[in-house]
Amino acid sequence: MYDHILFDVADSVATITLNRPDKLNALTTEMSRELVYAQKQCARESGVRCVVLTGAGRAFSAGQDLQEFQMLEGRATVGDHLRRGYHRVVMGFRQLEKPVIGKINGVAAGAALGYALATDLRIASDKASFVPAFIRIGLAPDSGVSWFLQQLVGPAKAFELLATGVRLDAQEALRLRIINQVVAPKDLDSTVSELAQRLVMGPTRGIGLTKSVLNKAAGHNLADTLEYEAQIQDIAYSTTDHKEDVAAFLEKRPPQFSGQ
Ligand code: T3D
Repeated sequence: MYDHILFDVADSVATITLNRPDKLNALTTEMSRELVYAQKQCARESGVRCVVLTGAGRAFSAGQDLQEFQMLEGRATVGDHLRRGYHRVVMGFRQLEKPVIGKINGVAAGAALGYALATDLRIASDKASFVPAFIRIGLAPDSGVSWFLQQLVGPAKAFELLATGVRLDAQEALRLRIINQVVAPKDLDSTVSELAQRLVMGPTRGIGLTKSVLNKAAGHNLADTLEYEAQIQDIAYSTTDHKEDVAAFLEKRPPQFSGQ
């Protein structure tokens, strides 16, 4: 079913691997289609309680496959290509009401930087790097990179990064709060796996609703956000996990979350 990605579920964690290692996992139209399909699978399956996005081989992804990009000329506008592929993938990760960890194993460039930034938590190997490559080929940012970067580092730094296309190493990305943690390459799998298991053991619906509130708050004023929080809290209050957590607290025992 999947040619350009790998999809695997184990211990309630779905791992999506961008899988064109001989092309630094450069992104294709087919890969976007498969990513959207995998996201729907993650949303649908109650047994999936955390998602990990990573790349095969030495790269996370080099962004749009530039060979494919050349072939697109005359077939679709670039805007339509973005709308049909990249926008759906980025929104898919943001709207998935389950935690998504970016396991950044190597370089993340161009639109793939957008994919990395669309995850909820980013753990990078110290071999990883971050390249807002658009300007290097004379393009403006897309795939949400302008929005995410501005939120993370502020407008002046975002402009500097996007206008120069500078390659950031993992330590600098951590300093700028673009990522959550940097680890030695040998520790990347175990660090992400431990974090994923911690999230899997948590109240998955509450975590998903938290993500939803943060998404909303990013684009709204305080009054609108307060109202949205109140609506979301009604939903969170009705979950089995909320009731279990309160009961466990009162009974002085650890909670057992079902994710419902
Ligand atoms: O509608 C739309 O689709 C528009 C959307 C655009 C969104 C974008 O993503 S625009 C940005 C596209 N990406 C780039 O411009 C990045 C180009 N690549 C690089 O700048 C560098 O390769 C990297 C910084 C990512 C990594 O550098 P390095 O030194 O680690 O590797 P390398 O030696 O440059 O590349 C290794 C191979 O991968 C090489 O092929 P070869 O010589 O071994 O046969 C290189 O050509 C290939 N490669 C790297 N990036 C791409 C690629 N092939 C196709 N597409 C790529 N993006």
